Amino acid sequence: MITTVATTPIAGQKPGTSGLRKKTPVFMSRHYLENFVQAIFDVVGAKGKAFVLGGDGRYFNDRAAQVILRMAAANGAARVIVGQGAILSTPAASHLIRLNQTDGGIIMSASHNPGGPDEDFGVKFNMPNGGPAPEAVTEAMFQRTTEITEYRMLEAQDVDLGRIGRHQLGDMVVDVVDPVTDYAALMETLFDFGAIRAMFAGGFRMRMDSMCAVTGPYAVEVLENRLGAPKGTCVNATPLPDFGGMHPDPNPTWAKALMDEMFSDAAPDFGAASDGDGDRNMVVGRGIYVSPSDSLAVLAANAHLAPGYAKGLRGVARSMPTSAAADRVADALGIGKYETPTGWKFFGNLLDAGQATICGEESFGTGSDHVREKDGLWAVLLWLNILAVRKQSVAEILREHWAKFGRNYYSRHDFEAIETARADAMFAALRGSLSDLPGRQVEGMVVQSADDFAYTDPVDGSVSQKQGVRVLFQDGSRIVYRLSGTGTEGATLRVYLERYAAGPSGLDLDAQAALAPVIRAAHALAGIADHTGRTAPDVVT
Ligand code: VG1
Ligand code: CO
Repeated sequence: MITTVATTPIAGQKPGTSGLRKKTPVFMSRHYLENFVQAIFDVVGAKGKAFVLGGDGRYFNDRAAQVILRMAAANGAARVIVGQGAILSTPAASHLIRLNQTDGGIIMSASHNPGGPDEDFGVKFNMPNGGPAPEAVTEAMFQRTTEITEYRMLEAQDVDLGRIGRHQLGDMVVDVVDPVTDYAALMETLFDFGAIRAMFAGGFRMRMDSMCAVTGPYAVEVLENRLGAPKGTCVNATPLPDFGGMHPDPNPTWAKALMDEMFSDAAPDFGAASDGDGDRNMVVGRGIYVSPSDSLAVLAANAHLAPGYAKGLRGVARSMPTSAAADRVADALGIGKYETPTGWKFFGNLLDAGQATICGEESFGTGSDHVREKDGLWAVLLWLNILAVRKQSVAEILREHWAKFGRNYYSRHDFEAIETARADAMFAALRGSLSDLPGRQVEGMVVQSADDFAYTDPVDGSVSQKQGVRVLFQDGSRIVYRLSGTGTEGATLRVYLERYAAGPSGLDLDAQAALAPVIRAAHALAGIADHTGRTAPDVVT
């Protein structure tokens, strides 16, 4: 029986950088999830369509899945493919959408945000190409939430999502699938599993920290079961509703246990961590941290060593705040390079058009045209493939890379939970000062140009304004300021810092030390302390 439930608009259901994210109690409040899901179906249409559904397993994931299934059935969907237990990593969901040629998918995740009854929850819609909905679509969904008057709900019992196989929900088919199988098969087509297996058999050791989030089962199946890494290679590998209290954001601050291990005497050859929904990765060598911007550049320069990329790359795309290290590789390879706003949705058109093969963001996201999301385990496997072929350490590979291309020293400083009004005032002042900045001297550097990044999509011509304030210096150094679009508490200021060293000397400095003048300039130019009351960042990556 299908019921139509009267509702009223709820303020603030505006998707950010990656879907709608709110505190879990907000998502669990009356009509909240239902309004947003109905807005999705109103915009994309559900009648006769097929979707993929899954999430990162955080608190409320299982209940939300049942609600979304009943609403999909009530809106006339023909079929939903669900990961067993309502679990799917974001890249696995993207793959299932593409593999089954569905009309899109709904992913339940707040990604790198903590999970639990008092933490964060999120929902996002991915398109038939497997990628996050572009701005025009999320904007239409938001508009719909402001005028919604009713939603449709099937009255039915829960679907047994623990049982793999075909289920019926009203007139709709629900296919519960193993979340890992198809994804693991895709990885086998891209990488030289034989070479990686031989490397593990030869004594190579790694630690894969899934941070009690969704990547655990994928990592165990691929690394331990298929590639023969010793049992125990994967730690924190059981997804938990509260991520075991961990903050599943794979960076040096939140994946500190992994960092400590990799810098200890007992360090294995290679370390990696992944985030809540499995699309991010951090990579660490024995005694050396790989910044995500450098990781993107190294992967681009060496991707041809993996079978899936043996024919070479069409182009490399990076988000604007990501360092220019990947650009140098693209130039050397004579392939296209692209600079997009922050958020994976901006890579979709470039990937679909075959203009970019590998994409990356400074926020620990790397991926390729195999899916339309960033993919944490994919990046780990590409690193392993490269290590297996080159038979060098991570440190050796990085040092050779810097010697060849020079080094883009890079860091991001985050100032979290700032009062929104103060953050807005800081940006208003900063934007107001942009025309006065060129020529100004600060910390021994001279400002060359300053602007607010705007992006015109080269494929569909759509324009995205105000994507971050950037200040470029004559010596090639750069500062970028942005406000986060994924947080759920106040404002998070992100300050991105970059400085280029051509070498051959000065390639082996500590990044924070190398960037010290740029960091001081960033504080001075924006008046961070005056506006926000903060003198030091909460997170440094
Ligand atoms: C952050 C990152 C961005 C990433 C986004 C989603 O966005 O900066 O690069 O694409 O998170 O990642 P923001 O607006 O907070 O800076 V995930 O792994 O949370 O889906
Ligand atoms: Co994520």
